[in-house]
Amino acid sequence: MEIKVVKQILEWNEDVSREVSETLKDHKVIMINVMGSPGAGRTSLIKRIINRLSGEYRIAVIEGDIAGTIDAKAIDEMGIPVVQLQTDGACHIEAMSVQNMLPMFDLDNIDVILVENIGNLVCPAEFNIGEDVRVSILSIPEGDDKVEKYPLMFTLTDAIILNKYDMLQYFDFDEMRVRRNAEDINPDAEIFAMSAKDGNLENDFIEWLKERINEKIRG
Ligand SMILES: Nc1nc2c(ncn2[C@@H]2O[C@H](COP(=O)(O)OP(=O)(O)OP(=O)(O)O)[C@@H](O)[C@H]2O)c(=O)[nH]1
Ligand SMILES: [Mg+2]
Ligand SMILES: [Zn+2]
Repeated sequence: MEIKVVKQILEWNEDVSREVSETLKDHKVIMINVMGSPGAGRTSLIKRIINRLSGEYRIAVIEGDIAGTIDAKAIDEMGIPVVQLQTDGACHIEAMSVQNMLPMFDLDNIDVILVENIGNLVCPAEFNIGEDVRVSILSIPEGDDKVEKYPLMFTLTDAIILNKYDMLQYFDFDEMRVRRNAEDINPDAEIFAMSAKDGNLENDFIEWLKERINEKIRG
């Protein structure tokens, strides 16, 4: 199927994110903002969530990328409604773009919108896009110092996924260091070790996510 593409217009944010949030509330849709470095496993996590939860909830996806439609095509092939946002170089998604994209979805027949933010450990965290839940991925090969070096991404988030956990044995990665650092800056965040690609260790995260979803769409 032809992938719908939207170009990002940069415009300042705060009121717009509130409007997005109101629209989602009116339609009882929960939006989940998935953030992390390039290649950390955002698309893999989104596909995993779809595999696990599309029988229970009506899921749609916003794919953010600087260019191209690779990730959106992968989601489209799963039969999930998806719109590709192309930021033309910008390194994060802004609320204005989400607001422009919402009319492209049938919000009355959607429960969950998963947003794949731009691959970047820095500024996506600075921009509220009207989301209900933030998930920040740190994959094992990136190193165990990333919470200290990129604190905002792991401070302003609800869940930290230690992805590619199957790679732990190949890297000098001190999991306790990461957990301690995360606890220091964000004691409320849940931390889940996982292999998103193959679906190992995902159950706790899926249960946690279902609680958030149910609170919003049934509450
Ligand atoms: N070993 C291992 N590989 C993984 C895991 N999750 C993702 N990968 C691989 O890591 C690479 C990047 O995964 P993606 O899901 O495309 O990551 P992304 O964050 O969406 O990447 P971009 O959108 O390209 O920035 C792919 O080759 C995946 O197969 C995992 O849990 N374990
Ligand atoms: Mg991706
Ligand atoms: Zn940016």
